Formats: sequence, structure tokens, C-alpha cells
Amino acid sequence: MASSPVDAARAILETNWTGGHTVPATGLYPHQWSWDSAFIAIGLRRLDPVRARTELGSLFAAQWSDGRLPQIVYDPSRDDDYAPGDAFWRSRELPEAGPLPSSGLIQPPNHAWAAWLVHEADPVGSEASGFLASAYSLLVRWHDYLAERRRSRRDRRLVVIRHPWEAGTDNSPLWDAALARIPASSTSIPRPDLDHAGLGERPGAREYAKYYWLAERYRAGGCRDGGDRPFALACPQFNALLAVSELALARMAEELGRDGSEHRRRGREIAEALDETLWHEELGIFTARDEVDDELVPRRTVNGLIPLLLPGISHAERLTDTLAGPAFLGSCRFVPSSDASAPEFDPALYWRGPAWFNTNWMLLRALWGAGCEDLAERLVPLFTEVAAEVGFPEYVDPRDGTPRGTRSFSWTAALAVDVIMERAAR
Ligand code: 2M8
Repeated sequence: MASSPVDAARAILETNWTGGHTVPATGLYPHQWSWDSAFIAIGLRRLDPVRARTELGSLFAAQWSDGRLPQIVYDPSRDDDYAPGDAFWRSRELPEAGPLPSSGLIQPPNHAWAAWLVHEADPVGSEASGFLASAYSLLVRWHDYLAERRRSRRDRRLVVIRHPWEAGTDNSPLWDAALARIPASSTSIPRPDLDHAGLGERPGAREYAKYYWLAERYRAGGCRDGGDRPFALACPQFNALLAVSELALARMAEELGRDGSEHRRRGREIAEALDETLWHEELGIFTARDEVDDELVPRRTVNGLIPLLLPGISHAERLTDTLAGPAFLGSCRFVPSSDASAPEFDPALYWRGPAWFNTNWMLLRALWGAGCEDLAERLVPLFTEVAAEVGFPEYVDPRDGTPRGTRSFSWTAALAVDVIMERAAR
């Protein structure tokens, strides 16, 4: 008998489990990634809350003394299988680096949100193991790092990314204009990733040369955050996740018998800043603001829809219309990563068109939360049917669900489990 989608997803999460964390995919991504682990823990909490806590705990163990949670925690035995690796970052030579080999960059702050959901799935086990208290104090330091060292110079309530990898949406059109100003690295760049995914589905050599230039420069400065910032953008998805996570920290604080009001204030403040500083009136969507030229980037991308997660943003109605309109669900079955009506749209190329499971999952939760049942129903089959049918891929063609990227991808499996179980409980 064919296994159920949940059993199939569970089998992938088993295969990708190393004993302490889950790799995103065994070939293409052989280490632990920061925001992947948070999405994976959200799915694991449905299957095995202890393992969900271990997943987050192993990432937290890599925290730097300045509070940052690194983009990647490296498995030194796989250092030749992914670039840039531990040999590039040499984090152990940096005084502020954490105890485990890691990248110096960061990823979107979905961790407190995940930690709260993981706690809620098994409050007794979470309290007994000390998970809630230790996660809370560590996550406060993570958010302090963002607020202090990554503060936007344009709007103090927002934070900026310093590399496209920090957005999680590496080659999104949002970064094109900023990258055009960045020189290419002259390093010969290894591309083990191309052994596992098609050339037309990964960023090209030109982008990689710029990614490396930025990473080399950041590393040469000891991964410190002062000084000039050749690439600095306030991303709407990154900041929306920070706000969601502040609200989660408030819940965690209150559960621990502490005052959560400061976290709530900060969450509200970020939402206000999104409304005031990152809203593009003409395009009807949030977008990134480039701090180098102080311009809003005139592109519709899925990053600009993620603020729908925030209760009370003032542009929610218009943003929902944009989601339902020709750039997104008006012309696609699932939410594409980038405007399907724009000339740069490419349904197979990474963050320039395909539908990703994590962003569709966030939007599904936002739509459920706002009572937009009809639009939400459009996204449900991506998780309950398509994911398993096409082998839990990294992403799909947003028009028809054709699988793209690597297969047996962990957050796809984890978030499919989450939606299937949520659906059954509703
Ligand atoms: C992709 O990013 C890495 C660099 O971090 C890469 O392109 O090699 C992105 O999809 C990112 O969001 C994700 O966290 C990572 C691992 O799944 O892969």
C-alpha cells in the first residue's frame, strides 16, 4: 500500500536527520541552515516535540557572543560538499564567534516564532526540559543583536541585511539594482551545488561572483557590523518576521511569569515602520528600501506580501488584493516568489518565480488568521496533495506545480505535515 503523505514526509525528515539537526537536503545543503531549522522544527513539533526542541537547540548552541544566530552551522566532515564552507569563514579565529564552525552571516529571524509553536505543542515537556526559559533568554540576545548592530540608518525601527543570502531569497529581483553596484570577486568559486540542481534553477556565475565579493569583504572586516555598508537593504519579509517573533517573545515572557509588554511594543513599532517606510503605494505592496540610495525597490515579490502575517497593518486590504491580482494568484496556481507579470519572471529560477513552500505556508497562515478562507483554500493543495505527489521538492513551477530544484527537501516535508495536521484539526 502506498504510504500516506505524512508517512512519506516523515521518512524524508528521518533521512535528513543527522542525530542533532536536520539538513535541508542531503546533497545540495549538507549543513544546518538557520531559518530552515526553524521551519523544520515547526513541522517536527507535530511528529516529535523532543526532536523539534533538539533541532532548535542545536542551532542555538552556535550562537555568537554578540547574540547573532549564524546563517549556517557547518558539519566539518562535509566541508568540500558546499561553498562557501568553514574553510572560507574560519569562524573559530573570530573572538565573537560561537563554539561551532559557522558562517558569519545571518538569516531571517523566524526562530522565536518557531520556539513558541514548539513550546505550545508540548508545554509540559518544554518546561520540564528548561527549553522555554533558555530559548527565551537566547532569543532576546539574538533580537538585541539585530536591533543594535543591524539597525537601519533610515528608520531606527527597522533592521537591514548585508548580503542577499541573509534575505533567504538569494537571487530575488529585489537585490538586482543593489548588486549592480557591487564588483565581482576575482576568486575562483567552487560550485558543488551544480552537481545537485540544474544550471537554470540556481543563481548564475555573475551573481555568485558578487555574493563572494560581499562575503569576502564582510569576513575581511572580522564580520563586524560598523563602518560603511556597500549592500544594506531593509527587507519587508525579514522585518515582518522580526515583528512576528517579537510577539512570540511576548508570549514566551508571559508564560515565564515576566513582563511581555516591551516585546509587544517593539512588534507594533516594526509594523508601523513597515507601513511608513517600506510601503510602495503605486505597486500596492511592501518592498525593500535600499539604504545606499534611499530608494524603494520598485518590484513586486513575495517578500512584500509576508507582512500580511502582522495583525493590524494598515495596508492589509490592498495587499490582499495584490496577492489575488495578476502578479500573484491572479495568474498562478500557487504564490510565485516574484511578480508573474513582470519581464524578469522565470518560473524555474530559484527566487525569481517558483513557488516556495515556506512562503506559501506563511501566507496560508496569514490568510487563515485574517479569515480569508477562499484564498487560503487555494494554497492548501500545495501541501496536502502536490508536495507528496512530486517528491517534496525545494520549489515548484507556480503555474502548474511541476517540481523544481532539489527533491526530498526538509522544510517542504515539515510544512506539509504541519498543514495536513492543522487541516485535520480544524
Ligand atoms: C538557499 O540559500 C543558500 C545560501 O544560504 C544557497 O543558495 O546555497 C536559500 O533558498 C535559503 O533560503 C535556504 O535557507 C538555503 C538552504 O535551504 O538555500
